[in-house]
Amino acid sequence: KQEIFLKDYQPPHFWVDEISLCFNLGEKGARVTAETKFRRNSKTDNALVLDGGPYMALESITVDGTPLDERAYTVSATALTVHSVPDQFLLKVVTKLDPVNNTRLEGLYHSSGNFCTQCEAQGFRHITYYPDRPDVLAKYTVRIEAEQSKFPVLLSNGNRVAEGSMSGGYHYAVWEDPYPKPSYLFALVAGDFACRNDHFVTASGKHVELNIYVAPDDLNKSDYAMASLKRSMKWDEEVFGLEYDLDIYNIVAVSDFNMGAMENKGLNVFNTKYVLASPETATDADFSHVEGVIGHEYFHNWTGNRVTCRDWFQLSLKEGLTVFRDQEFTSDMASRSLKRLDDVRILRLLQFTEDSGPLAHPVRPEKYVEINNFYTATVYNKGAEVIRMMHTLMGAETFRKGMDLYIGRHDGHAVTCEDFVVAMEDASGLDLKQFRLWYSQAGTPHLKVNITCSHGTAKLTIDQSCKPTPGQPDKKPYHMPLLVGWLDSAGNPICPNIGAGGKWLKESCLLELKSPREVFEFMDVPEGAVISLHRQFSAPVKLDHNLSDKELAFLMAYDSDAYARWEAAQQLASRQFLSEVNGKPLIDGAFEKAFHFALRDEETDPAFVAELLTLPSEIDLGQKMQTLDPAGIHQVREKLIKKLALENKEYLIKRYTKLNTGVYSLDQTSVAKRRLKNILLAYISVCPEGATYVETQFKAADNMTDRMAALQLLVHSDYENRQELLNGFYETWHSNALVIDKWFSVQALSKRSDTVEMVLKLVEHPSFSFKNPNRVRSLVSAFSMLNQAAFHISGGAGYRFLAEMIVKVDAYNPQTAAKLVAPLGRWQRLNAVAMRQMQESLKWILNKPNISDDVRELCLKSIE
Ligand code: B3K
Ligand code: ZN
Repeated sequence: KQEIFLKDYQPPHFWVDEISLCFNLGEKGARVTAETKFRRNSKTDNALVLDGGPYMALESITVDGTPLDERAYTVSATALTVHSVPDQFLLKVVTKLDPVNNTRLEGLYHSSGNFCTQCEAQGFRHITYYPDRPDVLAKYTVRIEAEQSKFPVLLSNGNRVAEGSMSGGYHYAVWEDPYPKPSYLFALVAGDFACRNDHFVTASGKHVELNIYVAPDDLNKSDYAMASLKRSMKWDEEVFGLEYDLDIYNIVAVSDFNMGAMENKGLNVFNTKYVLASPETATDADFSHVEGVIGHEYFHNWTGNRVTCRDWFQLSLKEGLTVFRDQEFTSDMASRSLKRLDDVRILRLLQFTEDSGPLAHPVRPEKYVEINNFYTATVYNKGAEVIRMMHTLMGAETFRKGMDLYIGRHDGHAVTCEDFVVAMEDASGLDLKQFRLWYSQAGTPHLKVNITCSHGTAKLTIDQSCKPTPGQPDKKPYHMPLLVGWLDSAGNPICPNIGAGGKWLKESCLLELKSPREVFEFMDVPEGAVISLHRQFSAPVKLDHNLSDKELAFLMAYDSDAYARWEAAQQLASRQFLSEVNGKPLIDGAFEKAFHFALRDEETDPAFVAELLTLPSEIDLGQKMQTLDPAGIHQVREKLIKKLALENKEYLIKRYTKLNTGVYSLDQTSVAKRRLKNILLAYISVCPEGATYVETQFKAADNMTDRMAALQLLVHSDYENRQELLNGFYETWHSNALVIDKWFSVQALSKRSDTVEMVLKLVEHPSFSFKNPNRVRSLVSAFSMLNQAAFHISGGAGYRFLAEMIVKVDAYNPQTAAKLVAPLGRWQRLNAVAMRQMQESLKWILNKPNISDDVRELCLKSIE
């Protein structure tokens, strides 16, 4: 497959005004009749070239009612070319598909007895021949015909305009979507579902019918999704003035899905993971993800659907912006500061790793082989950070003006990231010329901050740099906001004078960085004051500074900015680790004192205390090392956990016992208490009496958060009852797929030294499946992406396992297989032996016959 370049973009030769589709669905196959009205977009006499995949059969083709002679067109594995067509015409194409055997889960497929579609990015070309590109917007009319008893529910985009019965036990429904859309937003569902029905009245008084379709047994787990949908609709009206635009909003949950969910116009298709939730089966984190993803897909209705992308290089136009919007939504619904910590953690875990390895690419990539490989943490999460920086630079009010301008200008059109930035510039008057580098340069910038103080003047010298990434050896300096603050010696916020170049916004001062070196001066800084840097994580960068342990401990105790306070704790802990990993003995460091203090803090939100007490993960610590030593990190981290636990045992047990009361509730306060309680339990679990506490909680738990927390600790342990309780959990929940996914994950995440053997056995377990993406991810991704020590176990068994899984999954589902590749490309900082083993695993995959383009593209890049 060929590389496609952004610089080669050309508008389409033909527009489509309308398309009318008829689906006749049966388990033996589906017949699709597409009638498309084309209109030439240029004075040229170009042939009509339509995209079309290799998995469908062309049954017939006519132009304006006349069947085409065989010499009038050519069909290849990727396209249908009609050599000569008029300037305007109606093309009728009939294709035959095989949805039951479609394990790729792209295009039209069958899952748990139901039909559904997934078209983004290029799945529509597996349904019919069509200009399958986002800049061709058309009005869709869709007729669905299927057996009434098996497929009582027939859905597509827009509004239902007709339905009725047909002969032979069939029935039909006709759907019309009044809003022109690209083919990637097309969707169809036919099946047997239970429906949770509700409604929403928009700000302007419009009545919208809301439906969530799930498997009949799951209806009682769909109420949280519905409530989340209504909250999303209200929030988008209040914060962005954006109302829903159709009379009906449908969500369908399916259990075989390549990603989280899909924002098809008026008919979202969701992975069950992001719809179904009840206290018995879902953790507090699961509930929050349901709300976030429901919001995300809903917000796409404006940022993605009404204003869409010109081409796939602009993917972050809709994804970065929509992630930013869902982050803001969650911040407003729950705790803004905790949400920020979650988002920073995810960014560092997924995006910083991506940006420092062979798969690094800009937020707006310049080329791709397989576009599905670009639905990455860079496009999504770094893309959201780029939007957030504009928000920080101009402030919420101006940002809102920019959004209004963007939507007003581009509603109904397919546009570019550049169009978004121009709207923001026009609304704010800011010059974002240099800021645009965030879209075109890959890599994580590095800030080095040096603070010196003399006679009440604090001087900040900030150097920025960015390492080379593939194809980009030299980087230009970025324009970014850096929020900083000051605390006086008692820990109170102060706002010392800043000369030119800084602006106080309440308690934080906005500094704009543009040059490789910037110097700022604060005047009249009182004796003993401490600076708080990178507040709110105002730019997606790595930041080093010359603050002392004592200053970090002070910030950890008093900083009013949650991110900076938490980061101080993380840095303090990291310093202690790294000195030990590098061979220096574990001294009674400042972190232990700070830990002692934080543990006894009963004023601060318990959820935030839990964050302060959570040590940096092994992966976080690994990112701070020149040469990565997974085993060493693991060992030292466990040692420190044990030390902290034993030193504080009595207080840990006391506070745990106090928190472990009260009835289950999903309100913020209860969620926060559970979070802290389960962190405390993790420390208690390594003490001699740990087994009793963990087993008691596991058995007594009336909710999945507490049960899973205990189960994870059991799985790490060598408690006597370990295997018995793990088996019991399986027996209890074996019929609930999402819970069994967790059962696979906890084992993949085990800290024990026999984890690789355990994981190898789990692949043979009757409940494991290579065909179900959730199951694959729950075992394989959890192991290879999150369990650093086990994946890198010496001997290379972890790498060989992953390679084998990639090849097995690829035979069914290339998109899901490709998502597993990245960890094999992270060999750069490992020792020579491990490095060679990883590269051999990549070669082994590349030497397999029939490997997909998806997997090949990533393996080739990873090996370089
Ligand atoms: N837009 C979809 C992702 C499609 C992925 C295609 N490989 C979900 C989302 O971001 O909302
Ligand atoms: Zn999205």
